[in-house]
Amino acid sequence: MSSEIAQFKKDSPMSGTLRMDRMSHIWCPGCGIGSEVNAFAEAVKRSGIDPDKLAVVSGIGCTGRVAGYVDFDSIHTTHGRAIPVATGLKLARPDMKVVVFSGEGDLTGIGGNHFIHAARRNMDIVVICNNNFTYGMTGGQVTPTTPHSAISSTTPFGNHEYPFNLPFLADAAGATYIARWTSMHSRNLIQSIEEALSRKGFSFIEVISPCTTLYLRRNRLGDGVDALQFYQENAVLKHGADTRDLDIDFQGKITIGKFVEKDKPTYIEALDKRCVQVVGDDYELYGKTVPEREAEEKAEKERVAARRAAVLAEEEKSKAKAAKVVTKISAKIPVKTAAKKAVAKTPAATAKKAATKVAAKTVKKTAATAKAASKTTAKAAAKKTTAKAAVKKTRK
Ligand SMILES: Cc1ncc(C[n+]2csc(CCOP(=O)(O)OP(=O)(O)O)c2C)c(N)n1
Ligand code: SF4
Ligand SMILES: [Mg+2]
Repeated sequence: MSSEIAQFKKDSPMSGTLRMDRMSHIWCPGCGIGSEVNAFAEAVKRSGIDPDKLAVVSGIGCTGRVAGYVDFDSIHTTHGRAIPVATGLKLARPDMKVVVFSGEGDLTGIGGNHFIHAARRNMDIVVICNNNFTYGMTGGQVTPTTPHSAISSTTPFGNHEYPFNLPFLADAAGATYIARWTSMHSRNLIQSIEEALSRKGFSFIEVISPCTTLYLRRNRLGDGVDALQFYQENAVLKHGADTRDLDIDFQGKITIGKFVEKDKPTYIEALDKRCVQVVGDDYELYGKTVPEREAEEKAEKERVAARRAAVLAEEEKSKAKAAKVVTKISAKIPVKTAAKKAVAKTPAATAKKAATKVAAKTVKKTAATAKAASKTTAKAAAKKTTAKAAVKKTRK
């Protein structure tokens, strides 16, 4: 790697959250996974979470490769096992934020049982699911979310199965935060991930992003840009929508938004509650009583809030700096002359100018005609008067 490229990677705003030394990544051009990872990295930066207290777990598949590109502790585990591994990690290190980044096949096909039970337990983890409607890494087979009638390598005549509505599945199983976006909705996605990172309980975020190489191409739906345009025209924002109404039909409207956010004791909190009831206030977990752990948690929350405030203040500062630079540059541009020239050059301005000219000419012409007419009338009147006088004179 040339030293320039190395420096470029080091200077990247994503350095520190993504492993820039591992770029470029493996994902295809137009694939939405890259922008999802970017949104995730941005959300982590803004959240104020200590990077040493964040871990990412992925299973197998194109989406599963995310674990290899984040600059946090991460585990690239076996197919369908991201959730049990994340659960184990959370139980061993309850002070850590644990995030699962997974494909829909990994998460709700082979790993479906783990998914519903982690949601049922309200396990305190964040699950981001890249739903690309296919098994991308293995050649584009049908998955539990492939829309009805869509073509895949294993459904060449169109999918005849009934797909999962993932937010409904998560809701029915007990998830306490559920949202859906597309890979085009980066800002919403950043905000949603940030929200999920700052709360407790099983948070599920689905990101719709059809595999460009195997799903879009096979279904003759164009490329990544066409997909973005499709989302722009067909995504319908509906916060709080009933999760039963969130089915995705082939090329139909896609409802996006935050559908569920509720408080419920997490797995560990429920365990604490039960054990205090049975054992009494002396009950300890991880060698600490419940109030001791609660005090530690509160202190960490305050540290996170302080870090978040510092990040946001820094952001505001650089925004103000950028605005100053823009003002400085624009001050150097002779705005009036440039603006006048620009206005004069526009077709609308030319048309306006021409119209004014024609109108002025017409007015002038009309005035001249009127003048001439009045002259003629006056002359005629004078002639008439002279004739009348002559007649009068003759009569006399
Ligand atoms: C136990 C096991 N079964 C099957 C596979 C093959 N396999 C690897 S990735 C994958 C599909 C992943 O699909 P998805 O989770 O949707 O991720 P994507 O590639 O679409 O992002 C499969 C079936 C495997 N690695 N392990
Ligand atoms: S095969 Fe599909 S999911 Fe995998 S990187 Fe390419 S476009 Fe993305
Ligand atoms: Mg997939």
